[in-house]
Amino acid sequence: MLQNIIARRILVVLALVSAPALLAAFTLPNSSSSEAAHFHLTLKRAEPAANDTVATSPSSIKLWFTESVTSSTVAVRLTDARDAVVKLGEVSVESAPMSPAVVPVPATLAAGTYTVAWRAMADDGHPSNGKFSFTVK
Ligand SMILES: [Cu+2]
Repeated sequence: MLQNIIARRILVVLALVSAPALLAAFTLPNSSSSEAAHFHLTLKRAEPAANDTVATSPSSIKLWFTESVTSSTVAVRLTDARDAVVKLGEVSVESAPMSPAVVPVPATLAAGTYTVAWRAMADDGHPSNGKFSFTVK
């Protein structure tokens, strides 16, 4: 009985919503991700920030994500303008919720543009990745 009422309501809703709007509602989330159900972990902010120009070589790279991460679920790669990999220290994350992933940069970076590529795994096990650049003046 209840199911019948729900089914009838769904039919009414379907009839009210125009076909193009319905199509958009179902296809838009899928266009950017294979899953439409939820937003995945992503980078919230960083130090140095994306597209930032810093006056001195940073001693570390800090990454704040939209979910809590641990040192074992984050990987960071730094490359210079010629795509050469710059050696980094071990990723560390303090235990407080939403703490940033901190990656030491042992070398003094020469002037130039660098790219930070990150990979992180969300609590639900789904991997995310991204990259951004910053410049050392
Ligand atoms: Cu997920």
